[in-house]
Amino acid sequence: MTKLDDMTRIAKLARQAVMDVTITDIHTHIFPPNHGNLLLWGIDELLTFHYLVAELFTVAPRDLTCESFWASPKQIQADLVWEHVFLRHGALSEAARGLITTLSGLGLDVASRDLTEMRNWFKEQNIEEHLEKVFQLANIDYAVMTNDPFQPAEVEQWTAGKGTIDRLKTALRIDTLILDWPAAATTMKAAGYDTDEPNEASFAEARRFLADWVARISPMYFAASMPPTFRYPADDLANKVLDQVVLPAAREFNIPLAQMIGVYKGVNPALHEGGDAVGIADVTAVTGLCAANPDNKFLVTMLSRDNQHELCVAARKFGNLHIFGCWWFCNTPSIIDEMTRQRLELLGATFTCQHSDVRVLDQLLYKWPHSRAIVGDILAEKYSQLVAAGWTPTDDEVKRDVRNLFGGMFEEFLAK
Ligand code: FIX
Ligand code: ZN
Repeated sequence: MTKLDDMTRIAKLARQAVMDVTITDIHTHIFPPNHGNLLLWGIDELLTFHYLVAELFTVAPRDLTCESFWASPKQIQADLVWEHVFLRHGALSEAARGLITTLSGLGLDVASRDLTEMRNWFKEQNIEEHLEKVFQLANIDYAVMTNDPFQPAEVEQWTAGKGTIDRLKTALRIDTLILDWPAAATTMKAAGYDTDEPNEASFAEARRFLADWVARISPMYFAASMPPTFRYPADDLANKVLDQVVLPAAREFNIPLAQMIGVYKGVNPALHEGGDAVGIADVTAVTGLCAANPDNKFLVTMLSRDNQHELCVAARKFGNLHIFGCWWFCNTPSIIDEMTRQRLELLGATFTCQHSDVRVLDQLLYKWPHSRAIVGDILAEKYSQLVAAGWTPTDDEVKRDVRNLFGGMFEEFLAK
């Protein structure tokens, strides 16, 4: 076999390994089917996904206001998105093409453009069976949820003993604790914790609150999204809560803190969840956290494309830092391609290349196929270059590396 043959063979193998790998989806907004109506699924939830609502209001006629939109029934909202985004302006955006990929992935005749037909199909599905089918089609072993102890609608499910299912693991979401102490203290006090002013006694009670939630839901990690202005170290309350509550609890239970940095919340509140935007953050907050807390582990993703290269370099400096995903506004083919190349070139196959962040269950059937195609092409090229340089990995080594990129390194990092 000539070297060129070997390069061609390894490229084909790499693409196939990415197509075939079972993925661990480390950050999503899925909920167990028995947690009331928290789990979003089906055509109308897909059409009113906040990415598409934002895209609707980039083209909506003046007389279609956010207020009138939100006052309409969900099906009317979905019809409006279908009409204005898809029928009148096409489906070229990643979120719009994603809807098409999703519906095709479910075997629906999306080319018919018959919303009624597609609605009737979803109406016939049983959600427990549908969730299992979606996970099998997407080839995902499990997904990590976002479980917020400061959201009453979520808390009541856990206190009612609902639990979770094997396909869905937990993560404890604590933005409120870090960024809005007054609201957090009020919620914790109502739940029986003696929290008030941000002082030592209250912080001890907040650690007890976290310990009780760790016992209740066994989170894989603590998580929080942070604004671009987040700094560490800094003389502010967020730093105090991190240093005296969150990081000690994370060390006690040996679970990472996931920081998702760079979101400006509610720049246009009229869009509801679609109203958030991105800002360039300061990567020295990440290096500061990792350096000052060597016994803590940090999972980090950043929202601005401008922060990605520095974050890659930071990941080379700290063994307690694991970077993941092409988050939100970075979850587009052009940026996924750039970030994945950059990360492979600086880190090898030692990061988590993607997470889906799905809010609607069925979106797993576009988020992952779209990313598999991009990462598969990049790895084909990178392995060919490696063979050209004189190193031919075995088939199992290629499959090992691919699994590492799609969840293996996440699990290895958690086990450290
Ligand atoms: O903070 C987060 O978990 C973000 O991912 C979400 O708030 C965001 O709305 C989203 O779903 C992005 O994909
Ligand atoms: Zn998210």
